[in-house]
Amino acid sequence: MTHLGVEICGLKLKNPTMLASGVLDETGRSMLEVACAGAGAVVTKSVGAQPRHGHPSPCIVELQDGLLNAMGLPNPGIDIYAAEILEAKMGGVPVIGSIFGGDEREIADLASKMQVTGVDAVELNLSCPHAKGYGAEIGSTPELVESVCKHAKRACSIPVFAKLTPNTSSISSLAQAAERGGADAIVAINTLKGMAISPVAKMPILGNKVGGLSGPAIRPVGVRSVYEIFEAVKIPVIGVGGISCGYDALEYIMAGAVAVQIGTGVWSEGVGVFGKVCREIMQFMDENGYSDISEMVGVAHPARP
Ligand code: RRO
Repeated sequence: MTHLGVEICGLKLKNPTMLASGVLDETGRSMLEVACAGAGAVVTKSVGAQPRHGHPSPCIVELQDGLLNAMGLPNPGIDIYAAEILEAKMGGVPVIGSIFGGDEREIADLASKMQVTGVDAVELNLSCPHAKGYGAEIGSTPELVESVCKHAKRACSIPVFAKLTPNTSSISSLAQAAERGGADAIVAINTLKGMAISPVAKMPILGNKVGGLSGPAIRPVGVRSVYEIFEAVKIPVIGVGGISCGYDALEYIMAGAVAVQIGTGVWSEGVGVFGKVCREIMQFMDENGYSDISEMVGVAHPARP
């Protein structure tokens, strides 16, 4: 019998797939739909202290091999988000609350408020590539990453995940800083900073000009990031970026991820992507003599002494 269940920082997932922050996760109803479709866990859209409209449109450019987005952290604010969590929890899978803030105090306050909503863990968005004062602007220096994680940990008693940016020369240094700050797990990666220009309009297409690239094109960057982080820290790593089939997920797992998140893959394949990825992983396990998913985590690395 193949076993797809995983445990991450005490959270029990029936399979290693999670809904990534940013797709189909603004409302409780859509997260419930994703849970019912087979995801092992769901992550909310990133929520801040105050309501935000986000960046001016156009906010999304569809590319051949992915998406470029500059949504700009649109959200209703933490104070009215609790109702969405309640509905999402009806799906019976762990719900992880993603938060963003401009400094340690704001992030600590959000972590505490997010815990009160009933989420099972908090994910710190230290990596949105196009939000002034937030995301990667907070998450690009190891000192600040360590300090933010420390404050978030002090403010809540549930696991804290740090979602890191690939727009850096050393993502493993950021991961080590998060680990020093007490983060319970690393999520890698967020989108890659990019731009698309319309030759007809002679200007950048996105309202914000700059956005984040996601989808199949970024998978090699995500896999390499997870591979490096796995060798640099002891805490679990969750892989995200360009996953839409079992083989994509297996790349991340063999690089060292204990679970994977799917975002743009939901946009391209629909909510059936979770079941499809799980079926394909199980088929691979059957064909290759694996009975437990944990046996494959990190096998692409040379054996550790
Ligand atoms: O809302 C966004 O524009 C956004 C976020 Br919070 C993020 O973390 N990553 C991204 O590509 N877009």
